[in-house]
Amino acid sequence: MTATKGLTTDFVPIPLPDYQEYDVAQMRARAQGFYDDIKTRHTVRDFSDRPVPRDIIETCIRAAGTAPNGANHQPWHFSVIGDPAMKKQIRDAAEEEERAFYAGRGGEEWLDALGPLGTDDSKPFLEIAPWLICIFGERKSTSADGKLRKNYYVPESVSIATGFLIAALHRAGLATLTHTPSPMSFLTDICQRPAHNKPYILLVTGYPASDATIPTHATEKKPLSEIATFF
Ligand code: IYR
Repeated sequence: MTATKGLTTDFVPIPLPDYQEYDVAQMRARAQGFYDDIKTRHTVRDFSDRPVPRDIIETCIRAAGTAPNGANHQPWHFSVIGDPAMKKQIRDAAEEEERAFYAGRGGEEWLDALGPLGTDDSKPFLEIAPWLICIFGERKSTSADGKLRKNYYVPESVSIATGFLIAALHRAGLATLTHTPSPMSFLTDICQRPAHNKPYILLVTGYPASDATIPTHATEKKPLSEIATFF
């Protein structure tokens, strides 16, 4: 037990077998294996309406909930929408924002950048895909003693958790789309979240449609030499 300014801190050894050391050959093979799997993930915009069991989504969200985050306040909330009426409500609100965005609100440079992706204001996947996961960052959250306390590094924490979630869904065999209608504050109301919850991403997930395509542009990944510098 360590005492810091009147606060007590407990420590336990890393629970076994949570940390596992591998020999260098195994490390290399495992690193390569993860890369080989994650590089097969593609953002999909054409979804099938085939149902996906809820427990699979629950397990993937549990995985997201293990992400590193500010002060371990776990400043996130996942609103999971399978209800068709709510999906329609979200589609209607998102398309209203997107119509304004694509009609000019995005600005010429942004709209030009989206050209190679071929996106537009029509978002049928918001009704077709079996699950929409609205990911909120909680600027404040209730602690064990019932008090509302401030959270830290909320965007960073939520982004890392979202990365975990996308990887978990991919590993389960599900496709995702990180959809970001702008502005997306309508999601706080529709998902009945408190005002201190800010929506970050609407993650659409399910099976890809059998004839789903992806833009060629999205398959072009920068080489390591462009994304990393070693000193
Ligand atoms: N939110 C819009 C526009 C959009 C913006 C970016 I940056 C993208 O990578 C893709 C789309 C839409 O969803 O269409």
